[in-house]
Amino acid sequence: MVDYSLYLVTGRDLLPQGKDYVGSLEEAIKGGATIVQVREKGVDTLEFLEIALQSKALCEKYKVPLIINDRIDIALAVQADGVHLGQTDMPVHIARNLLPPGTLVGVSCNNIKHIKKAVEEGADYVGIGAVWGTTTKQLTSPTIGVRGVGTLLEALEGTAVKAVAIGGIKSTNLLRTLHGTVSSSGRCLDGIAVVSDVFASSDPLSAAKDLRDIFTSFSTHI
Ligand code: TZP
Ligand code: MG
Repeated sequence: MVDYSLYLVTGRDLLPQGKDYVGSLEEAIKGGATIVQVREKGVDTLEFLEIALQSKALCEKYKVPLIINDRIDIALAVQADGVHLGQTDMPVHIARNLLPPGTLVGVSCNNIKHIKKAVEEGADYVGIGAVWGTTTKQLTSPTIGVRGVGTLLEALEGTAVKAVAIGGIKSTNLLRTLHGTVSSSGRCLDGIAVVSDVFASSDPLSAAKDLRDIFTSFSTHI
């Protein structure tokens, strides 16, 4: 069973002075990241491959699944555990055909049409958002808020598709995010996806630990 609780998405460009990517990633995993997505924009293939290989070595060491954003070729090259696809990336069913059986496939969704399609196509999980405002990514559609996430979670009722929320999630708004996103039928998030709250931190271990602790206490009390 994949643990989506603290789904860490990488953000190398957000590292504060004095922090390096591998060091911060290792601290974040030690702090409690349960799954890691390598998300790289504007780098060439060789650089992406090198970052993916460094990440793979750490993920293997700590037995945490590694997901590659968008690039199926890189996922294959590093034998990643999964890929994460945006709405304009490779369609899920084609990605599945290209990847070894059992590879996780996740899709970004911000409306009900996206969710229905992801379910039909057999995605393993969806990333729902952006829930709150963020400066990490230039958003192409409005934030959907906690109620918006809850509505989309409702549409996953009766499916095996897991769900994480993304966008502006911090330890300071996490409890609000988790309570606010519970659907009217009681479906909760399986995890939260975070970039800046961990990668922009000078103490990624504590940042990840805070998020994980809040998520765990919510999950065990709800
Ligand atoms: N997709 C929707 S919002 C987002 C992505 C990749 C960025 C989230 O970053 P942060 O720093 O956790 O707000
Ligand atoms: Mg993409």
